Amino acid sequence: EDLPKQKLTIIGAPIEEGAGRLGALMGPAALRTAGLIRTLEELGHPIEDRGDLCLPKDLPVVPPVAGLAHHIEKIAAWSRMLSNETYDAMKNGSFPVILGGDHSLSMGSVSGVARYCKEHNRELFVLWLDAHSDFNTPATSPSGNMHGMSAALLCGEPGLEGVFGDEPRGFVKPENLHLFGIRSIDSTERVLLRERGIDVIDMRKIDEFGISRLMRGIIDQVQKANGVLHVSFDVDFIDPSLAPGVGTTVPGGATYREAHLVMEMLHDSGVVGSLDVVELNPFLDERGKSALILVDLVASIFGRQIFDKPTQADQSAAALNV
Ligand code: B3U
Ligand code: MN
Ligand code: MN
Repeated sequence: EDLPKQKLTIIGAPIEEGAGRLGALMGPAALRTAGLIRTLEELGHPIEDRGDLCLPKDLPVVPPVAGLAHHIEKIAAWSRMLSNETYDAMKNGSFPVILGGDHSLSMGSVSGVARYCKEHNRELFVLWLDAHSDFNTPATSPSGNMHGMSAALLCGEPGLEGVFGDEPRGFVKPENLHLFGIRSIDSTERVLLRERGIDVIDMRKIDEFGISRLMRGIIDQVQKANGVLHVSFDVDFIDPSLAPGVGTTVPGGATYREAHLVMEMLHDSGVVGSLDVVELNPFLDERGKSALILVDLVASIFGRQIFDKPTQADQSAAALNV
């Protein structure tokens, strides 16, 4: 317990143009108001707070895409900037925490993490906690909203090359991506997910097999590969009754206890190297309750616990069902 705690680099990314409704711009501010930074400091982590970033005046020129991709110039500018920010934080031995902002920001954040992992020969895995699979491309997207395309871009799906243009970018191997908590998939998206063989852990699997067993499977895979895990946490992973502050609510989400267990298991696994917290829309929240639950969940992934961790003996007993 006296081990030095991992240094965290906080990067606010007030981006909202990737979503269909405005308001995620206020996400970083609400997370700060809800006490995120203080909570992480209390857990003993040294914090480097880079504040909330803003877009440069000059946006990159992006060639036209085949299909719909709203505000692609702005998303491209954010992606390029965030890729450099997370890459740089990891190079400094720090753990990047990106506060969103809509889910299109992960195109940049995860890209930077992937660049770092590739350079250092570490296998990158991604856990995508979300109601949606975010596996559309401009050609398949029914809405043209780019927050529904970030997982596809990271896996190298065609049609989004203009986001990075000639700038450095990183990729995620489709077999290392785990979509978790899913309950809304577009029909064309479903075809692509099947073709690429993406691991889709939908709510039905979670109900049937239990969240701890499914999480354990993912953690084991990362540990066996001596890999690094990026966690991309979309607020709509949680049930909307608990976290209403999000633009695209889908009923039947994770409970308070399930979400906490996921975060606690991730902490104990020791494999998590970076985190996004995305899609909080304070304009749609109820008295800050979604922001507050997110702070609680982030505290759990950084080591807050109710009492002592399960010991080896507890785990053996559980395996034997005693
Ligand atoms: N799949 C739909 C809806 C959606 C995806 N992600 C969110 N909503 N948050 C789309 O627009 O791509
Ligand atoms: Mn999402
Ligand atoms: Mn979502």
